[in-house]
Amino acid sequence: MRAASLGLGLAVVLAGCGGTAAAQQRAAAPTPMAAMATAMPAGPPVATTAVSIHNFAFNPPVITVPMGATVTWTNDDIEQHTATADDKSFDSDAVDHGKGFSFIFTKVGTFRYRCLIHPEMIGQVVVTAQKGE
Ligand SMILES: [Cu+2]
Repeated sequence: MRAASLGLGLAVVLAGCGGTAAAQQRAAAPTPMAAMATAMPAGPPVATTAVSIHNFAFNPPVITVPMGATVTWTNDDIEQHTATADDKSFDSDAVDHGKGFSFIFTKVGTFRYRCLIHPEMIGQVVVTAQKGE
């Protein structure tokens, strides 16, 4: 009797943890549909050409640049990471700690990318027709 009630208490605690994590994940996703399908990078597009890879995430996750811009990823983690386009239009290969990777975006469009070593790390580059200076 005593063991059974202890077991039940543990199950409730575990269920409580899972529920909280799921709720946080849902809140971070831009739309319910995106959360349901393949994960989308979260956050508004930031106008920058510099992306830091830190704490197993691309920061900022979504950037917007004019066509012709050079985007540079810098690995600020100890672990190796890659920045690899889903359409394979660019691929950094493994980037060491403190090293970087640059790519010139010559086509307008939205380019989703991820880290091949940690596929849950995702980002997006939005290239606009607006001329860079
Ligand atoms: Cu990685």
